[in-house]
Amino acid sequence: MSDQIIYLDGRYVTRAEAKISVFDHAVLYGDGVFEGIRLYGGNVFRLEEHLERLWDSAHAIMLDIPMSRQEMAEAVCETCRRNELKDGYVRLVVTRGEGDLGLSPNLCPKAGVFIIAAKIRLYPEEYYENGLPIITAPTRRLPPDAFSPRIKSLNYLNNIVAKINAINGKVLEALMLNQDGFVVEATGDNVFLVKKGELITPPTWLGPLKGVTRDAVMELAADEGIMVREEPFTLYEVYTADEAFLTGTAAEVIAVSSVDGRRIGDGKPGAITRRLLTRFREIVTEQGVRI
Ligand code: PXG
Repeated sequence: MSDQIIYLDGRYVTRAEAKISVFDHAVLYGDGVFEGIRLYGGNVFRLEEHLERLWDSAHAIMLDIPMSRQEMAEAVCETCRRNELKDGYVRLVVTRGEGDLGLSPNLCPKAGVFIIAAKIRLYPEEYYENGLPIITAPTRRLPPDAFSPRIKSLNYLNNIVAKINAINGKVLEALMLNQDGFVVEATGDNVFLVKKGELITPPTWLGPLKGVTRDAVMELAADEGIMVREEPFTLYEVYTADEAFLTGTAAEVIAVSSVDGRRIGDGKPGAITRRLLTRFREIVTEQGVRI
């Protein structure tokens, strides 16, 4: 997309002009936060929730976002409009800004903001029909007392190394465990199990990102009269689940067909997973902020 328009620090610029400094601490130290948001039929899905998480992430690392939430919401919509995008993906990034070398954020007087609106490639459709084989990554999820994985920061190397493990294992996704062997999430998705008609997902205190899609699926399940339990579980519960699926802005709801070579259920997307995916694809067109 050579004629793509990017929001950059209050201006709308071409892709070629959309450059940030090598002295931005986002580049030097991964110092910053981001959001990934979806646009469906001209509606931004759960924009308020994404902005709330962005502001919470920024607050946790003492990063002042140099605009109001209302201005940010407007910039997201305007970036979509300028790109004539109706269905796509919005990447919202707040960087610590430009500053001299050194870890101190005080070296950076003003945070940077950029917004990219683009198309996103989901997993190939065949995986939504047949389920996704995944593995467990040997890489443990960062413990919340080292750096809270609930902060959606520009430091994604913990997840990227796990993704490399997945790719090396010839699959597209990997589960990440915490130091006690409890399942936390996948590299860029939350995880759910179905057991005896109930949903189970790791509680947020264990460290998974509080996914916007996770929240939406929990609401949908409640509407459908499906009980949802937020409880820690191990790989044994995963291997013996009736169904398993992942949720995320990019992935939506995708069934897991096997984990570490163990077939999940009958190895095909289960009835509850399929129902939740159908309902999810309905609500994304019904809800959202009109650009
Ligand atoms: N866990 C992690 C670690 C994530 O990064 C999720 C769960 C799901 O959260 P949401 O709010 O999306 O339901 C994420 C989300 C990308 C990309 O560009 C990454 C995410 C979302 C969208 C795009 O790789 N991560």
